[in-house]
Amino acid sequence: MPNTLPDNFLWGGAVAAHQLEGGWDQGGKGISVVDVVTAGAYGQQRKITDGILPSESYPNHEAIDFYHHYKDDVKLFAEMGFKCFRTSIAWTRIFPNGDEEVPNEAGLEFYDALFDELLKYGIEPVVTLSHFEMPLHLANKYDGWMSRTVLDYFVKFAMTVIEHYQHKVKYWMTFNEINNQKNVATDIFGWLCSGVKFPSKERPEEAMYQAVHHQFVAAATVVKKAHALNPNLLVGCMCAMVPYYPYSSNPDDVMLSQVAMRDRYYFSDVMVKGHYPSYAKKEWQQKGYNIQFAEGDESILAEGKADYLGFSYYMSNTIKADAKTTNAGLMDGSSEYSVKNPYVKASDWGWQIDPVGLRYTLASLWERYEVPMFIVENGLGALDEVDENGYCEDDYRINYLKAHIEQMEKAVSLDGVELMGYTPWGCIDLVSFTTGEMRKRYGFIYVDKHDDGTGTLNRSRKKSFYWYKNVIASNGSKL
Ligand code: P53
Repeated sequence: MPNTLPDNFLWGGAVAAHQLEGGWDQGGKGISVVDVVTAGAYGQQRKITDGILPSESYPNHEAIDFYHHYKDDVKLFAEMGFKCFRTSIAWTRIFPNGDEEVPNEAGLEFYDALFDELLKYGIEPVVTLSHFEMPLHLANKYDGWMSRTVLDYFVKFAMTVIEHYQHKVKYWMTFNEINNQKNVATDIFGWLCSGVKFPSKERPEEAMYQAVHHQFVAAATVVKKAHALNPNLLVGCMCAMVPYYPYSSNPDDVMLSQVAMRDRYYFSDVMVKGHYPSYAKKEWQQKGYNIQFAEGDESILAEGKADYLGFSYYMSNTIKADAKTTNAGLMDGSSEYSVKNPYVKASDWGWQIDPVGLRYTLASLWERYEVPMFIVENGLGALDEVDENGYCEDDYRINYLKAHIEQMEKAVSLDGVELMGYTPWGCIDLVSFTTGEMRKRYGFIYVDKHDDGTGTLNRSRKKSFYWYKNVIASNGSKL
């Protein structure tokens, strides 16, 4: 296929501060909501503890210690030819408790040094403002995003860093996978997205819509303020896009999968279109929900539309109308009507691998919104085995990524989608979000760190490292 990706296509990799930095209590950093989340495993939920307990293990505290290794790691990204690197700024490095008057200088210095290091190699930083790591203090004192006060603290944090780094960082994103918290069957999503435990609320879903409303207003406020500060800045939103397919051509399956897709679209609809979709208002009415809006909220949403739609894509999911299950608490994008898709295989963690679903997602989003898109996460979490040199023959990872890039290129060349870039998740091995494991690896770079906390933290190149380097060098034509 002829290569149709633009010359300035942003190839790179993606991570989140809490999943790789470590240094959880260094440089004046405060405690974040994820600092009290323990290790879990496939099928075993991570626990949220009341403060930090000496008897528990918290994998994010050290993670892969990027905090001290970032110079060497960035050098490896540069060797692969990265054009961009997506990470987040840990809110607690800048405002340790979230409600301080002035930012923590040591925190600002850390990201200045990191961004300088990236720019030294011509790598554009792409920065998520909130990636599951808000200050614990704001969660405990204000019930997280249930409170409008937190909205103000977030805008203060966001504008502090946007103003400070505006000449180093052009690409910003507000809330990582803001739609994960739509799943209110388990604490973890609401806790990490919003600092709220929705299952213990009287009406969990209503509480979730309220917290999310505050985030929508915060996101729009930040878009507006960032543009006023510096018109060169682009501020996008970020959603987890797990498409729901109808299990069959039974009209009930087709209809239910369309309605289920609103679990995803609800969020991008508000942030990209700048207003609530009519199905949202109908749902609130029908369920008797009363979502509080402050005066002016609707115009803020309309004036602060996201500049681009960033999304993660790992898998698809399939819906069957007569198959009510107890899947709703699962970590794989399932709804209570999800069944296995007989046409696709799943990863070792049960995520259903579906490259065509990426083209389907890109085309659907493009037709719905017609805004530039950015695939800011994609990849395969797998068990890796390394030889004595730390080398790993990860052909399964190469095959996964290759198949997805092929579909991405079709979406550009055949469907005409406007795509800014592609940043595979966990370009260097890091702590899994859903399980807290190290063994669920995504990286091109292996990190010698294990679930029991042992390991030298040495970095080594996997086979996929050399493969991805060629992909970037050929702008996606040599897969
Ligand atoms: P881990 C579901 C569907 C798509 C993305 O996850 C998801 C999820 C989890 O609910 O989350 C993203 O590490 C998230 C990252 C995370 C990545 O998926 O459990 O943005 O922080 O690490 C992969 O394999």
